[in-house]
Amino acid sequence: MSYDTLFSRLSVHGQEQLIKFWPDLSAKEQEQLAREISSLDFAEVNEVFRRAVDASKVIKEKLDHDLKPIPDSHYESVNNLSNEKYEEYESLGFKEIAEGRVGVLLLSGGQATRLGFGHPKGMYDVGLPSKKTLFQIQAERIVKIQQMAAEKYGKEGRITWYIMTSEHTMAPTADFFKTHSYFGLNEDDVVFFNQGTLPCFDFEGKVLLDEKHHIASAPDGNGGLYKALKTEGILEDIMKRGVKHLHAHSVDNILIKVADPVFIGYCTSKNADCAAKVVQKSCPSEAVGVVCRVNGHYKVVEYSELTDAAAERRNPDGRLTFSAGNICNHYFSAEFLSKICNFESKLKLHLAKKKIPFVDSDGIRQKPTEPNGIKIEKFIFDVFEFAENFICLEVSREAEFSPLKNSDAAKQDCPTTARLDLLKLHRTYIRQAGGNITDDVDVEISPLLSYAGENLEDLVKDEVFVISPFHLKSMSESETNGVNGNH
Ligand code: UD2
Repeated sequence: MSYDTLFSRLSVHGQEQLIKFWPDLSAKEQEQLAREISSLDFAEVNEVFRRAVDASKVIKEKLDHDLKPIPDSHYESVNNLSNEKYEEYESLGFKEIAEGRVGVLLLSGGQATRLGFGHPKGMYDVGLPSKKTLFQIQAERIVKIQQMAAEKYGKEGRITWYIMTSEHTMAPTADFFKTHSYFGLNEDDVVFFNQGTLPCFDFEGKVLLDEKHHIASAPDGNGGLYKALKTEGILEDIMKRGVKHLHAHSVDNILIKVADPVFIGYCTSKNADCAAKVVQKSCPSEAVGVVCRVNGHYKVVEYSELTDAAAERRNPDGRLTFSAGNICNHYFSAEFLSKICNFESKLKLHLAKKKIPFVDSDGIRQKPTEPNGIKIEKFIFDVFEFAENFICLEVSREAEFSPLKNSDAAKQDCPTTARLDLLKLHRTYIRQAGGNITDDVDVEISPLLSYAGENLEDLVKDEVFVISPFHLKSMSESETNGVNGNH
């Protein structure tokens, strides 16, 4: 494509800066830049910027006025469920798993910039005795839950694990799984797919160059899921395999109960099309979004969008009125996903000011130390408002939520807190099964042995744990690797 053609194409949309360095480029570089430019519809690109800027002008007070908590009829807390109810939900969930109707959507396309790890976040090892990575822990939970469902219903339903990556994380993620033989899962049941990207802008809406021949772009947010499900053929695969329930969650929560039968069963029993697991906010200022209703629609309102007055409001029983903290842990029926994917282009766009490396007007690549531009993202939870039967399940933070976001320097949501939270939960499991363990002893329980504390009595009852750190393994692991065998 010639300079003149590109210029006329870009200039009508005010984006001709993208070919400012055209004469400096080699033929190959010109070809790359022309290809990137051709792949974008600049009327749409400008419209995306305009919509994101408009959406960012939220008037907090106005929002407060329209805000309501989730009604009790759409909200249950695991801790308040009777044993019968818990078992009813769990059995229903296991049945769906045994029938092969459950899939998992892992959101793994983020760039993990806060953690400062040069690889996909799922490959991170937080320093557990086993040295297992987040991917391995999650894979083994899937292996175990499939086994448990098969034991209960005598039918080996397989869970399909859909892993969303982005252009940066696809190759290393796929290689990692291959090198580790899919951690005991069938290769056919692990499906990788790429989310899309959006260009990065300066504050005036001009698309930035990352290099003279390369447009700056970033993954389109975890809400890019819906577009990718359609364009990458995943929705079709879901239908083909007869998957009816999808558990979608972030890659970074070390305590994630992957394909949790209780959550699946709860949603099945309530005939929900969309749901969220939530934890109670620890304090009014905790920086998590809250699940609530705005003008009758279910939404996640970011902490930055809440006034202090709304964040601090309490019910007569002392509980925060807006306490349903979002943990990026969601349920979707396959039917809902296929409906949503048809109007995903209407999803809200979120704008974030970021430090984006760019080529300046003199052609020099700069790595800014202050935010210099805008990244635009879609959020996975922005489809809640389109649900016909949205429900929430409150779970305990200690048992289900400890995200890995930052490096240890931040001292929260970091490798150390993730490791300690998992080991603390495992001490609780050991005590519940009748074992004796003091708080200074670290015992990690393999997911292949126990998914959530079950199946431990024979091994730990009346045992006193003194060796620390220690990895309590399943029989199969002990056979293949003698180190740190069973207690
Ligand atoms: C997410 C939630 C927030 C809260 C918090 C709890 C969203 C939009 N926000 O915030 O409400 O629940 O988690 O931990 O869900 N990802 C992609 N592609 C992308 C961007 C992100 O796959 O383009 C994945 C990412 O790899 C991670 C998950 O989405 O697994 C959450 O992303 P994040 O860590 O950027 O989200 P955060 O912490 O801002």
